[in-house]
Amino acid sequence: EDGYDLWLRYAPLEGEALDRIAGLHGPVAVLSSDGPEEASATMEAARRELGVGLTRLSRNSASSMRSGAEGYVRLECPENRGDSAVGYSVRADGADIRIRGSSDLACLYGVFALLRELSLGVDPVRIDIASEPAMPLRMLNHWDNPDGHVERGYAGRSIFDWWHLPERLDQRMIDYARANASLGINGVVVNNVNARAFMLEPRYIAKYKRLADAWRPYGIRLYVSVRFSAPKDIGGLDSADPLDPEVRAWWQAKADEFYAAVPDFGGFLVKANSEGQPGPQDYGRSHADGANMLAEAIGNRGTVIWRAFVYSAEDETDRAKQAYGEFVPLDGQFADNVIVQVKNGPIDFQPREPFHPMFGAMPNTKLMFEAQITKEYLGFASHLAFLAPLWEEVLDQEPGRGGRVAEVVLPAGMAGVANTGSDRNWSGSHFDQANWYAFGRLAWNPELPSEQIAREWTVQTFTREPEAIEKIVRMMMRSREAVVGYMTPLGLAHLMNTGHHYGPAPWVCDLPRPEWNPCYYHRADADGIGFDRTESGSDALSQYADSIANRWDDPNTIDPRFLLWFHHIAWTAKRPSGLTLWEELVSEYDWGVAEVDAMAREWADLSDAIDPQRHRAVTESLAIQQREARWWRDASIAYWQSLNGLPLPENVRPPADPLEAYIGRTFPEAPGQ
Ligand code: BDP
Repeated sequence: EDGYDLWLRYAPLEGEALDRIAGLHGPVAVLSSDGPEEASATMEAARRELGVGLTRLSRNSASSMRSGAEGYVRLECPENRGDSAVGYSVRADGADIRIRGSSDLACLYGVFALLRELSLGVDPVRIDIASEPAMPLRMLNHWDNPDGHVERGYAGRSIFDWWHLPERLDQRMIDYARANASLGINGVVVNNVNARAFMLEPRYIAKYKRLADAWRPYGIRLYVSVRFSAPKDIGGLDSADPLDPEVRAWWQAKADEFYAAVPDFGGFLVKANSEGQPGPQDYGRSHADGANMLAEAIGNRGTVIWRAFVYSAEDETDRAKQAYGEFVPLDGQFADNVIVQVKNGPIDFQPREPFHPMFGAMPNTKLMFEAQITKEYLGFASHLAFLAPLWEEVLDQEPGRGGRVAEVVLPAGMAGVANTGSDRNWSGSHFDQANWYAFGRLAWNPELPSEQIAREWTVQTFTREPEAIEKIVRMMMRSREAVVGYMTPLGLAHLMNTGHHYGPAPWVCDLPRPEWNPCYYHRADADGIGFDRTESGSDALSQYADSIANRWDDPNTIDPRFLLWFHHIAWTAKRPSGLTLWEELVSEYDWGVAEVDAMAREWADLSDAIDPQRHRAVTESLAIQQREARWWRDASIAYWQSLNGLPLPENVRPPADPLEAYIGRTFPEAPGQ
């Protein structure tokens, strides 16, 4: 097993579960808007998937066809009301199973749901599910560059073969669409937010058309990231000012060109005035001016997604405050077809951040949740970290207005920065497939508990052996917290090495922009550590609702997981736990390391339950993680000690090497940016 089949392996059922699906044929009745004879491409895909799935689950055994009652899977989606009506029901009806919905896509989604249930061992006669997506947009953002390099990608090269498109379409593009459709993902931004203007040229539009045509049956709309200065870069204009009529006309014509080729083109994603990208502020205009210009060009045909990930060199306010400062005053000014895309936290996809305060502050703007599936700051594809608990933690917060974050984003959706690449297993590691899976499942239903997601993924991906399932789920559920423990405990953040963001470098203090330095984030000195974001400091806390700010304002009542994010605390301060802050911090590191050891032990026990190829691959990664968890712990402790001069608490292992050894460590072979 090399992992290529993802969670769609449909491994043969055994024993009773196999008997139960014996005699289930599918599908006999295909009712679509086009009638049974001329099933749409979507219905064809549904029929094909069902065929493959049932055959594999039932071991394709002729004997199964002979035994027991015979039933049929009936696909009943007679009126195709389009991709906004994708809710489905899957119900046993005697020996038959009926999949019903109001669009062809609903039937395809229903097929995937049925196959998931059967894979999980559910008795077909008990199947009774009805489901519809919680939010309209469930999308992946690829940070893939046209030359095949993936920014923050740890799974090989880009899966998009721009070089050979449109003539050549890789089978991977179909398997990719199947995987997404199985989760209900319905939008894909194919290129990096740090966009190249030439990707708007006609020759690229032809490539998009080929992809969009291939993905349409799977319900996936294609989106493109645009460079705001494109009218200058490739359009021959001398401005990209959003209020300039010529500029507006250029974008209008560009949008029309897209829609002429791809009638269901999704729209544009924009990173503007952030990290050196051009934007409306270059002309003294606001984010709303820029977004609304593009929204007008797109019209009611699609959506403009405008990113709120902004911070600038000139602005000396706390980086954690900047996006809120720029966007909240614009609440209510964005056009109806604009969505503002907000990262889960106010800095940048850290192992843990408090939720982004914008979620509670823009009631008149559609806000979308941006998650990072690729693990830029969580040990790349080398460390095991199941991210559903991270996203769930943020989705469950109550920002003070509009309900929980999960509810705030309902009118818009969720975007996940993809972790796919050309690696045979798609994600660089087997367990990272779970993050793609979890993202899709949460975007469909943000109320799904992480543990349930972990369990269903495990069964479909690895094994149906009950004890093994429990072990794997336990590993997954503790994995992200372990990473927080050995990398950035107690609310610390952004201590990773410069550029590639791998490994510890809390000592870096001399980069030209203050907010590029780990020192900026931890603010440690001889007396204490942490970023004072209360009123006496940057006052970022005031961007949160009073109900939250009041709780977090006091170091003794704040959730300790956010302590050093909001407070600068003396090393020797006594904590409610009875320990000093220093003792608490050291014990967090040790806890994180011990958790990884426990994960590795659990996995070692599973050698009989998992196929050898994947078992070995995960074993090797866990060995890396065990070693590197110690590296993180030792380097961090050595550095903090160099500042605070405190001895280690009793019975604590000293760092393996002197601080200089950690500082001197270079590894130019790390995947770059
Ligand atoms: C940061 C990444 C950078 C991205 C940026 C973004 O380090 O590569 O371009 O986010 O989201 O996390 O735009």
